[in-house]
Amino acid sequence: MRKFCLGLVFAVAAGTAAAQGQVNVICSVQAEWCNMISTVYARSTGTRVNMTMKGSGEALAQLIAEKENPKTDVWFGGTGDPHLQAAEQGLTLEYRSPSLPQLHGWAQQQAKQSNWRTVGIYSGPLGFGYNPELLAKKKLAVPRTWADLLKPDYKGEVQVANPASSGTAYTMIATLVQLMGEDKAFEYLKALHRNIGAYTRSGTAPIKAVARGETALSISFVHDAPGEKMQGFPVETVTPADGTGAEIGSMSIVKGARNLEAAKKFYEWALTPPAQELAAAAKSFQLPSNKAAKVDARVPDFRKIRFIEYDYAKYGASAERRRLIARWEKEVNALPR
Ligand code: S7P
Repeated sequence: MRKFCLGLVFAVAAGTAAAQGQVNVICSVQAEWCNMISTVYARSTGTRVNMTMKGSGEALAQLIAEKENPKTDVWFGGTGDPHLQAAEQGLTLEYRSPSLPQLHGWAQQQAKQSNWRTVGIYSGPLGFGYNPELLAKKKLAVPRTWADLLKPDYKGEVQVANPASSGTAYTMIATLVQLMGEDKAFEYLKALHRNIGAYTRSGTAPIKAVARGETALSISFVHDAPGEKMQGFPVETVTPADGTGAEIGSMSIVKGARNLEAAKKFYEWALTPPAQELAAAAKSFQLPSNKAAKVDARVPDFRKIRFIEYDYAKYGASAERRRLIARWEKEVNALPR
């Protein structure tokens, strides 16, 4: 059925293609989703999509580096905090999409608090990934709360990304600070450091390592697990019973974009239900921001998760992000493990 639907998307797309210039996109979601949108969009519009894949932290670094001479037109996906920082630093363009009313409140709120320089395209909860086979082999229990992750039994078994390069890991720090208060959160991070086997560069690497049995546990977005499971890997997720945060995956048009009209057309297309439904077709299971987009059964059920009131404006501010990451480098990452 999935093959048939995809075939239909490509067939319809191919029928309407005509040469329509190009658009340069940094794509911060999983490679299969990036490739899917690039192929479908190019075939349906005739526009060449020049796509570079980078995690959210690295994408922001690239936009900063390109500031005087932007080579990117659209930044698609990635955690919302760096998109807000890009907005604050004047790296992205103010643009009010006519489609905004079709989006969930959280996606519109993301646009509003950036002064219309970004928009929410999906959301997803932070949680723990685990390899049930490895846990059983090592006679370890599934962690259910943030406190559980500190158990000495898990020494060397937890992977999370490095917050200096990863929006996912920064979401973890911001979540813990909001959940526990800042000093307690840093005490927690220091204790967690003892159980960390590796800090990865990218936020999606830890769940892949769990799925492949390289480590038992990860701190990850839980929507990244079903795609691994569909490839036959043993991986499950849980969201902490004491509360967690969620990302608002975002999209922005770069200020000074060389292909501005093409950028706006791509941006509008990416907000439509058919474009957003391509995520699940590419084994990505975030919650789409368009209210009319179909929600795949494998998308985490937000009603069953205990969320904190995440302050996206505060923790998306550049100064706050820099300060928290610097504190993490000094007080946590500098410690021996
Ligand atoms: O597509 C999976 C996903 O988890 O990756 C995005 C993001 O690029 C992760 O970037 P970092 O490497 O900077 O953590 C998330 O927005 C998305 O849900």
